[in-house]
Amino acid sequence: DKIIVNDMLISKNKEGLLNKTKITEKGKKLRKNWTTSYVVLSDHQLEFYKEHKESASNSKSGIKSEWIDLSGAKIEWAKEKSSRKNVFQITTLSGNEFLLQSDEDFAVLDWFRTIKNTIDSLGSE
Ligand code: I3P
Repeated sequence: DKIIVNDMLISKNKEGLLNKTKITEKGKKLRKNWTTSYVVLSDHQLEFYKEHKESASNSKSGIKSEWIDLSGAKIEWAKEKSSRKNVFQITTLSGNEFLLQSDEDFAVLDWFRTIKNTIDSLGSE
């Protein structure tokens, strides 16, 4: 499945809802602000949309609030960083730290596995 983002045709490898909060920006700790985003995983990045499905499948009409560059990123479970269940962390090369979470156990496992595979495949490019 392909979508157009910033005039590039990219493959959309996975999409769905996740809760997200950024906890560190360029080494500086931030106050948590959990929000629910519609997330699209492509070959190189995770994109977060403020609105749901229609926006994500047509980026021209959607509001892309933020994205994570997965090249050189790190993913790990982060149980101790939140009172929520199923929390994992992505740390970018630039030093930003994000927590991602869902109450749906299987969905989180699948996100973790798929993002990890993407990061691993970027590392060996
Ligand atoms: C934070 C808020 C977060 C919570 C965080 C609190 O308080 O309740 O939901 O994180 O816990 O500090 P505030 O609204 O006053 O900013 P979790 O939901 O992930 O537990 P923390 O300080 O232990 O990270």
